[in-house]
Amino acid sequence: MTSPIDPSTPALEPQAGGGLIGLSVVVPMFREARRIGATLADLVPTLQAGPELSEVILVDDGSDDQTSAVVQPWLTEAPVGALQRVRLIRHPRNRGKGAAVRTGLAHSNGQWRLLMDADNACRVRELTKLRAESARSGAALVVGSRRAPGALVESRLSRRLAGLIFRTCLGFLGLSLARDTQCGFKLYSADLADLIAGIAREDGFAFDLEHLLIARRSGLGIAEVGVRWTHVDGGTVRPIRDGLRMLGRAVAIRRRHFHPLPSLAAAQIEAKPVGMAAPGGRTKETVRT
Ligand SMILES: Nc1nc2c(ncn2[C@@H]2O[C@H](COP(=O)(O)OP(=O)(O)OP(=O)(O)O)[C@@H](O)[C@H]2O)c(=O)[nH]1
Ligand SMILES: [Mg+2]
Repeated sequence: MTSPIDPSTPALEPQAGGGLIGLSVVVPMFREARRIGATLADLVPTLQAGPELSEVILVDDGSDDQTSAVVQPWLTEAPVGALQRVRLIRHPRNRGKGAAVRTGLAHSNGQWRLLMDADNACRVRELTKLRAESARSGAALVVGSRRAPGALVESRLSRRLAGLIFRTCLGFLGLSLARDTQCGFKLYSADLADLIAGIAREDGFAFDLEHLLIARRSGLGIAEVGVRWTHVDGGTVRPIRDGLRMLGRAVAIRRRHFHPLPSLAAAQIEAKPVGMAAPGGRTKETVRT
């Protein structure tokens, strides 16, 4: 069944069964028909067997392939083990990874929200390292990293070179916010995720920088943890074109989030209610279960 979301209503009802969702896993998808099935076959049983109540929020960002059809058999509102539900939210048209992540965070109920890429380059089992780090340091944002101690990375030389150039440019811009800002495996506390869903505006691949800057501005704490990461073929990111575009966006993001927020309370006042459109933005989306 498909129903449009009224932008003024909170994203989802409190979870059925009265249990508190400990973890929401948000997966942005664009043209992922060939890769998402294998990812769900790994993710879903792991969460079912997991130690805490969880949910999966899949966001199809206007894919023009069979992405939404491929995930249909996985969608459910019936809890299996610890996994309470798997939901699909669809953007009517492609808005960008940042917009899809914002939608996913805004529609999540978990006390912690894990962002992971649809290609399973970093598997959900790496989450234990991020949770341990958040418990140790108290950080509200724990960044999975391909460059922090403990990282185990299989990737292409061309990608590593593109990453080096990107990081160097970020350094010149004063945006060395983490050793690896772009890894698609990040853990957010609910407070920070709600704040980000309210005030972040970056729709494209540069969204990670904005999330890191908001976390820094709010003083909620950022930590970074090395993860095992394996390149998976079939991605849509074009390193040169998208890298240049992201650097352009980085300048705009830095301008937008230059000043520290005096407190989380002030940050929340700046935040708009969940689901409200960014200036000139689009909010129409549909939820499927
Ligand atoms: N919502 C949205 N997600 C996208 C878009 N492009 C890519 N993604 C998602 O972003 C994640 C990472 O994209 P990939 O295509 O795996 O990127 P990649 O080329 O493998 O690059 P790396 O993973 O950084 O090495 C996946 O979950 C994609 O589905 C887009 O336009 N919109
Ligand atoms: Mg990838």
